[in-house]
Amino acid sequence: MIEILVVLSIIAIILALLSPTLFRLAGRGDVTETRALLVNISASLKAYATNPDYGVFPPTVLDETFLKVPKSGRFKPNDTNLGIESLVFHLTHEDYVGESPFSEEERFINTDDDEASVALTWTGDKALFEYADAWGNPLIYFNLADLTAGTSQQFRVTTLEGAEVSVSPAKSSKFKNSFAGRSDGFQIISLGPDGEFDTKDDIHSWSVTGSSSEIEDDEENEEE
Ligand SMILES: [Ca+2]
Ligand SMILES: [Ca+2]
Repeated sequence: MIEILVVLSIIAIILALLSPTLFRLAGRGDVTETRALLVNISASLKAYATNPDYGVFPPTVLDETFLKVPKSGRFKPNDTNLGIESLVFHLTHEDYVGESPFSEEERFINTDDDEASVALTWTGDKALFEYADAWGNPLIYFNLADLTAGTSQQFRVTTLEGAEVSVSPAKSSKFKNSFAGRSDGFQIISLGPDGEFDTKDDIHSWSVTGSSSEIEDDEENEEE
């Protein structure tokens, strides 16, 4: 009996020593996974915009005129999660021919609890869905063509916990009046492990794809 207790307590001590490392490794897995998700969505967006049927990136705010649903009371969006709701709608729409980057059904969430008058996705659910990062918070999406770099533009995101977070398109680190990743034409942002906006752990589409070139920004600025 005593021997068993000794063995159990040794195991407990070993687990206690290991757990911070295990937690850290698990956290790193979430970051890796979310980075991969942003890479996949970016690739889908580029394919979307080069498809002659679309020609542009999905809008920053879901445009009612695009919806092929009865005109009356089409949807009741509130003013949060706008970008990601538009992105999810356009890349899961029945007319969308590309491969959806949104592969996990449990990641479709509706933290702000808004809905359309008819189901807009294959789920048959009227919810205006967002897609979650590895920590369960909605991703953030901006079509940069919809925005003006020189003005302050605030949007809001409702987190998994129900907190409303104020978000805005990120500016270039070099040129305050231009957007980060503007050569991509869009921004996708994850709030990261801390669930807060504009903190060090945020994950950005333009940094994970490596396609945002500060040199390109530089050249364009010189031309202006
Ligand atoms: Ca929603
Ligand atoms: Ca963050």
